Amino acid sequence: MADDTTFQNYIGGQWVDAQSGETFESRNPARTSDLVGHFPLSGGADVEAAVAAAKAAFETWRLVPAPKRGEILKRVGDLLTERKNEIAFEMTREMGKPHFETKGDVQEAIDTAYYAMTMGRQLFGHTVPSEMNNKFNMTVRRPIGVCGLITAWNFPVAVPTWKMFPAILSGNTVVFKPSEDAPHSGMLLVKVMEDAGVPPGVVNLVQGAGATGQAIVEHDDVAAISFTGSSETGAALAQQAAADHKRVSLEMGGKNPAIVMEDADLDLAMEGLIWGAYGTTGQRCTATSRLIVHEDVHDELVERVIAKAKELRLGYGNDAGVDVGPLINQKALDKVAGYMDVAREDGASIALGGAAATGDGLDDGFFFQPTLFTNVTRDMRVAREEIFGPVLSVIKVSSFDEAIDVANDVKYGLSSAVYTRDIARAFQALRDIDAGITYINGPTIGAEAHMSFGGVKATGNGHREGGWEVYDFYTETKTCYIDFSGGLQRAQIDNYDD
Ligand code: UN1
Repeated sequence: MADDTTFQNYIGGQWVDAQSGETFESRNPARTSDLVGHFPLSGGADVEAAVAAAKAAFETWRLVPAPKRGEILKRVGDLLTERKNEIAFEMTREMGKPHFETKGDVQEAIDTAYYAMTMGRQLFGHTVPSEMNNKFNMTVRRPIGVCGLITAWNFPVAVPTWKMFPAILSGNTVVFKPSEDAPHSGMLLVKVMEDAGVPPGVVNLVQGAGATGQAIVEHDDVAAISFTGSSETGAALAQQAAADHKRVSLEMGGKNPAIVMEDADLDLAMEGLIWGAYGTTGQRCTATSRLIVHEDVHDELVERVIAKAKELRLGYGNDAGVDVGPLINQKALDKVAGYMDVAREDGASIALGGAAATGDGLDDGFFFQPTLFTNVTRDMRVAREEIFGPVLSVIKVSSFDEAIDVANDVKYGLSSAVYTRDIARAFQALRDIDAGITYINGPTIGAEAHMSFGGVKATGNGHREGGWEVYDFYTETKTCYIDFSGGLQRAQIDNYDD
């Protein structure tokens, strides 16, 4: 590190500045006077160097046996465990969610590391009978090459590891660009990789903004891109990558519904709604942003949610007792605040919150009051658009079929939840809700590392992160035929007499 507040890129095992010498700042969103650091604003030349380092390292890394690559990931997991608290502290300082949440973020990375370690001994192919005698058929997995990883700031350690760990376990090398809103967190992760003994060039870090990501996407030697962020950026990226024949995995927005039926445990539902809607200040792609509630329990549930939400303590997440942190930046604050006017104009009622939170040590941060809209109908913008803030829109319904219909009536399809005691409704929800994830009697957030994660419609493009499914993205299948007959055997011809 150059000094306490100036940080560098990591390319080919060396910590280096951007070639232009340009930098950008990262600040604490709860206390903007607190400077986290200066980071390199990387351009095409830096991306070029990082991709070249990754390409060179690929030639040796791909030949390291996968179980050995897994052992390195075990060390990564161990080191993350040792540094869990200090990394979480720095993450909270940089992106605002409370310390208990950033510890969970690091834990998710630890789980992903250990899961990847086990996958080192499970990168299965298939063996299948040949249609001919004396011939053997099988598939093997091969790595793809250099993978570009472009991530968001809200899970600044966990989400990069969802990509990085399966990528390198599979024998790929990576160029990682963290969000410009969480560069320090991304850097701390890469430092763990270095200290755990990941060989030079296998993981390369380039800090920067949109143009940096663009340079990665456009680079001819990058074989695959994995992106977490907005649906708009993802769509543009997919177009570019399609023209270049690159493999792309996209994890994008959500407008996740929680359905609460009249037979539900309302306390359980209330707790799930508080956590799902206001946890992480609503800044998760899985956040609960629509409550679709049966009319018989609407008033009682709304009342309970409001009462509980009023108890939430806003503040700097490294202070004890803080439940909810700030939004990430001024732009996010303006966007969320703008939706208050949208709600009013569309005829919704602001039953809770509705404004920036100030006073009590909140004035130097991007705080917004937990907010709840009632009298929302499915056609309103606040029922359809991703707000990415502590805002819950409540839509009243009169049947379960209507609830599912409303749930599906948005362009997104990431997560969903249903609160009911009726097992038939639970299974109907699993079958009928258009989403990549459905929780029964739990909030829309809380994915586990060994389960596949991703969404349908405008949320994704068919790939999954997490679970074993992510290994399908980071490997190519090769089909192998081994003929030991000693003669020419023509498939489809020599094995038929007619
Ligand atoms: C995201 O918001 O991009 O399931 C990821 C969850 C978290 C991951 C969220 N484990 O809410």
